[in-house]
Amino acid sequence: MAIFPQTSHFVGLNQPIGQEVSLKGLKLEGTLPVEVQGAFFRAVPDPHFPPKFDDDNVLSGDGMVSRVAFNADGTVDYDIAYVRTARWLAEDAAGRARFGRYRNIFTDDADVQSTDRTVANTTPVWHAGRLLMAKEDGKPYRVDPNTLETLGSYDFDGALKSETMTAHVRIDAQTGEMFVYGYEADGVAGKQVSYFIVDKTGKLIREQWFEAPYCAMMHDFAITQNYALFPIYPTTCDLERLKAGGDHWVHEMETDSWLGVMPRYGDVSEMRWFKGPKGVSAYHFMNAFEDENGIIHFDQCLSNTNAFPFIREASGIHMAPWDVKGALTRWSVDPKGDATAVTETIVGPPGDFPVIPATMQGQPNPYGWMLSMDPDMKGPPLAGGPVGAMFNCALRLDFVNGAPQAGHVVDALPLPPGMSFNEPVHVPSNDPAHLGWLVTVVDRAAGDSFEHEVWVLDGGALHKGPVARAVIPTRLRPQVHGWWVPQAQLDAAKA
Ligand code: V55
Ligand code: FE
Repeated sequence: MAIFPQTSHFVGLNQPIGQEVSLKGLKLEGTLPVEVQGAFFRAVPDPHFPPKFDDDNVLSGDGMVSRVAFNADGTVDYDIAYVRTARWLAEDAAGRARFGRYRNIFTDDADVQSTDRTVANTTPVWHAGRLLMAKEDGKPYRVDPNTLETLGSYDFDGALKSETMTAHVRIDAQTGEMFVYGYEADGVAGKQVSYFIVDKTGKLIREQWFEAPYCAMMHDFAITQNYALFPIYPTTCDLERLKAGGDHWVHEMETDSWLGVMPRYGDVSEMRWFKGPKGVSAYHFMNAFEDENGIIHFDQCLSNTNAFPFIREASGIHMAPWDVKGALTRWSVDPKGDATAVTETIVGPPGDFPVIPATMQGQPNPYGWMLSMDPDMKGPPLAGGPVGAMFNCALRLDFVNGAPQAGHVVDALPLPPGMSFNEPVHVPSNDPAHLGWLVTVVDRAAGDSFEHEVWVLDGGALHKGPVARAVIPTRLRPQVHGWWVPQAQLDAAKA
């Protein structure tokens, strides 16, 4: 029987689990806030079979959709199931891996080369009563939020022309519209990017395409009240390299980054490209907004190179982990001004997985949260996830009251050695004076294995530790992204 490669992508916290479980009535300590009633959906990559090639990575893992259900009666349940993608079904039927290297179609078995190869493993997107498991290399899969059954590939009732959809949509809480894009919209290594808007009922109302400066890994984007922002960092794809069996992504330290800015309801012909620094990279953005002078501010978890070691290796970039430097970085541009480059300011600490309340999307956000590394930690961080190191500190940033020289950090919850945070979701409070709650899965090394709990933190008092915690009595692989869906929305979707 084939076994998993003994690399960082498949050992320790990253050890494949692949078990579908349904656990009712988790052991709960503390007091659940009344607002924490609903479903915390999580996307978890977990390979169904050992890979065809030993240099496979975490990002290729088959998507599992997981739910921590906070029920009306105060009980908490945990469920996880594979997304039955066309790829999962084709491999399940054969009892082995048939798709090859990460995002290289030319390394797939000949008989599956026309089969959809996305693994739907990045974000559980909730919009207009539908749950979509998204990954940026393909169309999403729709999943039943109650049974976690896969309902099939989703193309907005046949309306979507793009071959891909990002895992990072942006929803305007005021209008209920979902703003979306997809890169490689015209196929593998293509430069075409789709930009589309889905109205609050889930109807795709407009799709346009534009050409990017080069084919780049466009992992996330941003909106403001009036604009859509498309950042381009020089992690690039080349068709000939793929045909030769090579890597999808190579990071180019000497190539410019760009920020494309267009009116969000406008035409792609109105796109303006602002130049950024060479060689930088970011996966996730806290937010973007316009100030009173019409200047756009765009806050990114930016680093001086690609944060993923396997992409640096493929690029011949030999940097020690401690030389990879990052910070929450603001690019400011005047969409009506003459400048053709971004203005850069450091506004926060290194880290990733930024979170703001859904209502602040595209609006000024006086505060936000992110994960980081505790500088005073005694011992190395837990190994795991695609970067190889898990975050061990949750931070609150206050852009109004926090000191800029302290990265606006006003509150922190560092974890003891051997523990890590997965990306939190924000649950709003009924009390407008309260910042709401963060719900997050926490990992803990225990002997030669790991234990996991879901924690509820007070968003305004992280340092106090969890107000409620529930043990999840099974092994969990690291989550990528999550989504909070209030019970009322789940009930409305069911009706
Ligand atoms: C990321 C995750 C992906 C992916 C590309 O976190 C980028 C970044 C889980 O899949 O395919
Ligand atoms: Fe992401």
